[in-house]
Amino acid sequence: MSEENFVPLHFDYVDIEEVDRRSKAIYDNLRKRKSIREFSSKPVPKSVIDHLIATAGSAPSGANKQPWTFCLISNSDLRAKIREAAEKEEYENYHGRMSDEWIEDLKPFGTDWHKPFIDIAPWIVVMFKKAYDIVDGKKKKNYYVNESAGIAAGFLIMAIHQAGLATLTHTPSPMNFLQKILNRPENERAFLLLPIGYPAEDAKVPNIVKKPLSEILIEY
Ligand code: IYR
Repeated sequence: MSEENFVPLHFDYVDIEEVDRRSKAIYDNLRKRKSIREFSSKPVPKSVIDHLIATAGSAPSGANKQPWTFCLISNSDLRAKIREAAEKEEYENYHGRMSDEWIEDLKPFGTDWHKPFIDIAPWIVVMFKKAYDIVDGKKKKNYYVNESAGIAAGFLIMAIHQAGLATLTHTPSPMNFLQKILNRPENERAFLLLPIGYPAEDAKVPNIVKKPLSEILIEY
């Protein structure tokens, strides 16, 4: 790459004591994040969603290909269609397609095939990953598509929490009905469905714990 492709970095330098304080504050905040399955229908302005999706779109990606599309749904007919199709697949999952071990592993979460949040949360985002791009009718390669989409989803989940809202990473399976209902092109594969909004006032969450640092960190 030639020199003229580079620009000076604008880096907000903070001293290390402040870095330490901030890193602790980030942890204290993010550890309170919970996946929410019971949403309030309380409205959330579109400007908020724009900021959140733009944040997700700022994520790093393989060769900066940004292999993602975020479909935003509030229309109640479309939600009803999505809910019906998602519940149809999930019904099959919970009635034979998932292994006994899987069903057992999900017991602590109390999940089943009902997905009312699709109708209730003020916004539904369906994130698609782009297996490849189509530029002037020609296929163009994308790289590390799953990693890139996963990182962008992580940015989105963090942004939603930091902003003061809640979400759920819902993965109805198989997800190809979303490509059809939302009329997305062949190169786009549904990756995640995320309801965004406030939790219901009486929302309950499973009493689960994260592994301690001693179990997830290995120092060399
Ligand atoms: N997709 C199903 C099942 C499910 C699977 C896993 I792994 C979870 O962590 C939670 C649910 C559902 O949404 O119910």
